[in-house]
Amino acid sequence: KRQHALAQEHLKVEPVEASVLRHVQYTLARRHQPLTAPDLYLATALSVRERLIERWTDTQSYYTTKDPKRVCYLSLEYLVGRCLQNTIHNLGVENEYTRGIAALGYELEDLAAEEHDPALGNGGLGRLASCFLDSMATLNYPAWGYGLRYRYGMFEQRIERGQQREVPDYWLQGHTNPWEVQRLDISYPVRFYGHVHAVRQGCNLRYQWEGGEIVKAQAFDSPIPGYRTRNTNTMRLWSSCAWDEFDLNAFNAGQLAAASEARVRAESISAVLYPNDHTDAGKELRLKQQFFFVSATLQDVVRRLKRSRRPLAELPDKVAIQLNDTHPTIAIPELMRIMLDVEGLEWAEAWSISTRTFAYTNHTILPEALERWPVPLLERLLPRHMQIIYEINHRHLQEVEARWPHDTERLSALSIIEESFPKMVRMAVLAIVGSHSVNGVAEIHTGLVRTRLFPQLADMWPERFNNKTNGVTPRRWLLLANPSLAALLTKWLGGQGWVTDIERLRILKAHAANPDLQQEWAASKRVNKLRLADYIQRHCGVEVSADALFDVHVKRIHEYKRQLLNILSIVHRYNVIKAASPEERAHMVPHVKVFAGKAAAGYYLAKRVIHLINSVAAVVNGDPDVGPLLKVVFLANYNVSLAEVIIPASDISQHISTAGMEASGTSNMKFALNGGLILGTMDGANIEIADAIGRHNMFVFGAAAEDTDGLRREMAYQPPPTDERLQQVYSCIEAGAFGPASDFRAILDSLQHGNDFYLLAHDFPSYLEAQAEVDRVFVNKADWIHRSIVSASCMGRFSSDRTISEYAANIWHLEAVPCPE
Ligand code: 26W
Repeated sequence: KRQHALAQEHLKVEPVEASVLRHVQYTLARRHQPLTAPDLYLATALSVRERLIERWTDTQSYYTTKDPKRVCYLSLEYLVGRCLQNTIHNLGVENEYTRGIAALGYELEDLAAEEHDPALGNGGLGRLASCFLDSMATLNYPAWGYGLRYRYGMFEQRIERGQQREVPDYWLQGHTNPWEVQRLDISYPVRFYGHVHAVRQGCNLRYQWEGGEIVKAQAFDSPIPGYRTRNTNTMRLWSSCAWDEFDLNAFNAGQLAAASEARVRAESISAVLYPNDHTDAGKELRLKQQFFFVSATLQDVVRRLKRSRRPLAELPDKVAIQLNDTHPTIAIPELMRIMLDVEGLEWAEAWSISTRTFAYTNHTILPEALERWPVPLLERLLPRHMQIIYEINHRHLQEVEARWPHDTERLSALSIIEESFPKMVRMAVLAIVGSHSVNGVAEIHTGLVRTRLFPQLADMWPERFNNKTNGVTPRRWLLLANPSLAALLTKWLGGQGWVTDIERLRILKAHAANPDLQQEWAASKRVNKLRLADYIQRHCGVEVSADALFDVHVKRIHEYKRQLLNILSIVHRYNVIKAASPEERAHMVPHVKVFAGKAAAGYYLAKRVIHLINSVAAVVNGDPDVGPLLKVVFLANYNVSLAEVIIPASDISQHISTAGMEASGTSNMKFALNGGLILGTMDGANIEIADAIGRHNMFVFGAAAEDTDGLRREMAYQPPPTDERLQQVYSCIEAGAFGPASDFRAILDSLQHGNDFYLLAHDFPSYLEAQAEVDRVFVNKADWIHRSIVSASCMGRFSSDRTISEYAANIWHLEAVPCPE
């Protein structure tokens, strides 16, 4: 206690400058060198970290005394974003640090930009996991995020000659990561391969998994601070290394190569993030990653339970485990194995414990993204787990047979094993059978999960299926990313309460027509547009005007997200401008079209789309005849920190997936929260956003989800004539207006000879109409700002605080445990 008080006292009296300089001099050992920004960033981070660690250790020991129920969020991806400013804001020390750093001759914002943005995720799913961690800490829930500490994150995207080149992201090199602590005292062995050995115990058979190879899982912990609360949770990422140090005998025998091979094999498990969203690569190393992370996590969970002297029977009362997509689903047979083979429980009890502990979130209905693992691979890599999966399936199908006798069609639809060659394990079915809750991430998505993806499972357990519409954290996506709007809100809402109670924004709705508010609102948007314009100038060398309409389309490049539809409409706009008279041009709204996003390295068509966007950009931006009426830019290497610059600056953002294909989308929420209007299809969370802000405040177009199947059938039967404007766009590309047509042959073929699976041609006319409507509204500044204020003020529902409260109340049955100050 006394030590604690002394430390408190010490922190109180040590001003920021002194603490930062102490780290420069003694931690970084740079006593005689001039101050540089990278050094100062690190020293500042280390200084902030001391305060963070205090809260963190207090929270953890408070949780240990209280021993409440906890949630473990299992995710193979986290897109954390930079930490320095987030930590400073959540701790409430921004004034101190802003002043302290200024006294040292620097701006906090500039130092913050020195931090490498860790990209341990692909896109929406990973960023959602990080928003959830922020909300769980802010709402004082005892929560753990578990994941993998990849040495190489998402590749860095460079654009060369208009095309994507992937560069490895060795994010830890040349940096000390001040936001993690290596826990040398926390590591577990993880087994692969080997064989199953049966031993007779009385009249029962007990199974033992033996042999094979053992890899070490080493814990790295990052504190996750809540906003203005003492609660600081843990994100624990596992790193793989060899279990034994070099075998000296092997050394002496000159078998160095063999010894180091084992080490390299072990280290390869957590080496690299699979940079693929929405395609299941089915690679052995990926399965190894999944099991490695799951096995270490479950050992950690069971160890904690035992330390608090509780029997495994109490697991569901003490721990909720949320599976972020099917990626960690192997946890279900692994927990069963631990209970059956290690703890000696009987099947029925073990199964009851397991299903009451696990819950599963589905993030996609695209068939190519649904994970399936070949039975022979599982048999080799995890032989005992394959046995257990067979047993789970056997009992499951017996239940089906009892309820629907002789219904073979239903049996095969409900089976965890797909009877193909080779046989496959359907991980989503395993996840649903082994969980007490299955949720989708937006209303429409949950509906499709029920009716299209797993109708027979929903039939069997209707009560198991539920919706949890996604949300985003207002801390990072408003307070941090948009300081000018944040200041406005604090002023107009009389304090910072909105940061944790975003519903308060609704008060502004009544003032949407207030000219003072409108003027401040527009000024804030302009600040953000100037910041983005500056970024564009520095990175693309293109000058854009903040008076133009900023029209943004940023997300992973995928056919279903239809960046192609956007760029084709831009070619059309270009054609219209070229054909227009000076009078007509005088009435046109100038547009800046902003694209960003990565294509999976092996996704050929997506990479052609990037090439097309850049080729159109080169022609349009270089055409003096077009001038400021149209600019097109592709910003390289989209990531969390770039999103923080882009999102607050949008007038319009596009969320134009083919209806029924985007599970939710979360950037749509971020844009609307920042006062951007949405041009979108009736898909994912767009539908709920339209409900919340009023459909007339959104620019909606395109086919509805329930019509897509019928449309595809109709079009296959009788292909409709192509829209003339679209035909003209094809002709331009064919004629080489944007470089050799051969560069875009695959795209043109997919458009002209495909069956319009993504309904691009079908939606094209209504898309242009919606764009024309955007232009009509944009010229009426007051109307535009009014819509912007109304839509932002109605976004309260889309805070991840709301989402997490729902998970906690309805799935996890968790209570908040506020740590005393
Ligand atoms: C096996 C390869 C793989 C990897 C990642 C398949 C699928 C995925 C994810 C499910 C892709 C993903 O990020 N899905 C997105 O999840 C977001 C959060 O729920 C949703 O908002 C997006 O609509 C959904 O595409």
